[in-house]
Amino acid sequence: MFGLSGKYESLVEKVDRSQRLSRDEASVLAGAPLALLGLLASRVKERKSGREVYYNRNFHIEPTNICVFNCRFCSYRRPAGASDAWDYSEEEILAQVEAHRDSGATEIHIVGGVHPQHDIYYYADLIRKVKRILPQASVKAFTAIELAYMIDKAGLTPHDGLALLKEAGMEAIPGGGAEIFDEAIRARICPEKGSSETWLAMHREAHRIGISTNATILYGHVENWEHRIDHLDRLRTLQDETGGFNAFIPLKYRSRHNSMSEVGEVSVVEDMRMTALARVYLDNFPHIKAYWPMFGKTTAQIALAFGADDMDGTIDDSTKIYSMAGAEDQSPAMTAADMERLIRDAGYLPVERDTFYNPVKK
Ligand code: V47
Repeated sequence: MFGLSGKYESLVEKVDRSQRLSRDEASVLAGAPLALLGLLASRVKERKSGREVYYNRNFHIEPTNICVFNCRFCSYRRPAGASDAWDYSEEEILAQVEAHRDSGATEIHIVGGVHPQHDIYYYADLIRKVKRILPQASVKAFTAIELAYMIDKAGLTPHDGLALLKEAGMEAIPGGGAEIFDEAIRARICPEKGSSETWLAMHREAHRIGISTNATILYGHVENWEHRIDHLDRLRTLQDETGGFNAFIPLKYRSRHNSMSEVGEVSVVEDMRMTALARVYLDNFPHIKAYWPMFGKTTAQIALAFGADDMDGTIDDSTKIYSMAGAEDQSPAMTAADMERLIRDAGYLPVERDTFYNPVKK
């Protein structure tokens, strides 16, 4: 098949036998014919989730875009006092939650800028109030970078800070803030941000106390395959240790309105290589997410043939991170019926899930 040269044949055999790829093998696979990557990733996906593809009913809360950091890839962050900065009051945030009372949402995704003043006690109180309005929805909140900042500021240990937020109702942590773990690339694209070790340590601690988390990579800027594989390898190693990750989300760098726009964007072919390689390499991750507000709907659908088994959620036009960076959907929102149609059109079986990938009973 594919007139394969010997270097790919041994990789195909390994994937068929569910054997783990080394870093060197991953770099060979990254350059394989695209159809072969799709085939191998689909085999791994089907072993894990058959023909099923998941989605959820969710919405985001982005309390503020004021951020103490200034990551070069970010189109969303503003310094305090900027005319287009926002910093919603608690009342405004709770009104956003109220507006979703009858939406059937099972997840509230809360992330924003790292605000200099809002502290962990403010956020714990906010989560309690959010949960009072929508007790049936899980709160997935704060990147490891936001968490490290608020926990450090309060003089708490990661364990005590996370336990406080868990007690308030934070049930999961999203995968943001990981960017690229390679220290030299990180220093170029987000020099002030918390380190790779900080990110990994926060997720390790979350897993230890029973909070499940996701992981991301920000790819398609100044990094290369070696950096991407190193990133996947650090995640695979942590997952071996804790088993606490649910999903991996490859985030394609979108280039509009930020200070590295000149690097442009990679092709959809590159997106598929990244998605497929992640599916094959991260053999211990249950799910790979094709995040449609970032990829666009069509690319997200294609990613299902390259190992992704989750489309994320209905969103309800509640996130600005990607629209501000030039993504296709300037007001991202889909109904559950839209999500199901996209998944069926791609040849898979839609399953509405909750945050923990339990099917939602209709
Ligand atoms: O960490 C910011 C990324 C992330 C840009 O866990 C950009 O379910 C591309 O992590 N181009 C935050 N990416 C979003 C995130 C996320 C999204 C969806 C689902 C989940 C989950 C997590 O967004 C940041 C950064 O890597 N980002 N700016 C940009 N211009």
